[in-house]
Amino acid sequence: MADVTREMSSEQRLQSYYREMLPFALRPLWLDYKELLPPQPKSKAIPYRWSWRDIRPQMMRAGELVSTEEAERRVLMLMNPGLNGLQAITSTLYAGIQLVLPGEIARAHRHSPAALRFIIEATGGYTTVDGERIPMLPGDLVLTPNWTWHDHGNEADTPIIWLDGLDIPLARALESMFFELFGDDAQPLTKPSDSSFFQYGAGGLRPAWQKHSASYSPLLHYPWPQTRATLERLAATTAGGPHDGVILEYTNPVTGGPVMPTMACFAQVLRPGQRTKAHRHTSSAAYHVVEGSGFSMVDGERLEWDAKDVFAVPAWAVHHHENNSSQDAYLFSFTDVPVLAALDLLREAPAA
Ligand code: GTQ
Repeated sequence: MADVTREMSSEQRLQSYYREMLPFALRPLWLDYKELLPPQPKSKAIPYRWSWRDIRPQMMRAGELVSTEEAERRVLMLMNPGLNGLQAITSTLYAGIQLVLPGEIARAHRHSPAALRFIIEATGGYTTVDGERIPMLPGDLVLTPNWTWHDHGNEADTPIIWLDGLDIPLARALESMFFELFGDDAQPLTKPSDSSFFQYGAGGLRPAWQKHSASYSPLLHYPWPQTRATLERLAATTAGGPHDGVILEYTNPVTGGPVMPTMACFAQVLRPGQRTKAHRHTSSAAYHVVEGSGFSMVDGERLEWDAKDVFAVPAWAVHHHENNSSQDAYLFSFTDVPVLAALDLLREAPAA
């Protein structure tokens, strides 16, 4: 038999070699090297702003069309347009807007992804977390850490709407997703209402007889009034850091670290006319405008934001924030900082 390879060009020989190894599930690294190891991150997620003006009517429409029972959770997910239908606001973070109407219950369940709620509109309503009822008012942060039972209810006469933040894309990428229904709609109340706040919420004090060994914060409720007052007080005397101004991290009061192992939460204030210095970091973030208006430049995109809007800052996107209004602007944000830090992948740099 003639040796066909001798008549082939070297390019043809290579192509036939590549085809030859396909059935063995092998592929040469040199074909993919640049894709596999680019010099720096380029997120598929894009800078994007969701306007409350668009979100709210769509959310209320869901209230007319779908019950909490049918939906499990009546949520409109914030889909980053760069991520091809992945249920994610950045590549690692999930965000949604959830509505619970007066008298409704979103039944008790638990899952391995950790969740946080930042309340947008409410006059009453609660989340019960592992037997403890936590009241929800506008601006409050409520945690439902990994595998904690939680059900949401609304006993007020107005809708409750909040921002959900979860580490779902991360948990999916790590193929560590678990989900379980409690059985009954509401779990029994086994602890005093808001007891995590009464035990750990005073700031600098904790019950000395308690041993809290969980990986998440024992404080599950961070009411807005004290967060806002602290920001306001600080902003009166300092401009804060160069890149984020006066910004506070919500902490685990036992460790001083992030509230949960996968997500960190922040609140910041931008004074009228304040413009932060541009920087970038490998962590990504979802922002929610609590009060005020302004804009952020994110990888050259101008994201104009107003009260209750949500916007995404992808990993390694150069960004700065600017308050071009005459009122203070308050931003809430959550990020994947703890994950990157734990894995030695957290990098931060001023704008190039
Ligand atoms: O409230 O438990 O946005 O399980 C997505 C999944 C909210 C919740 C979401 C959930 C929840």
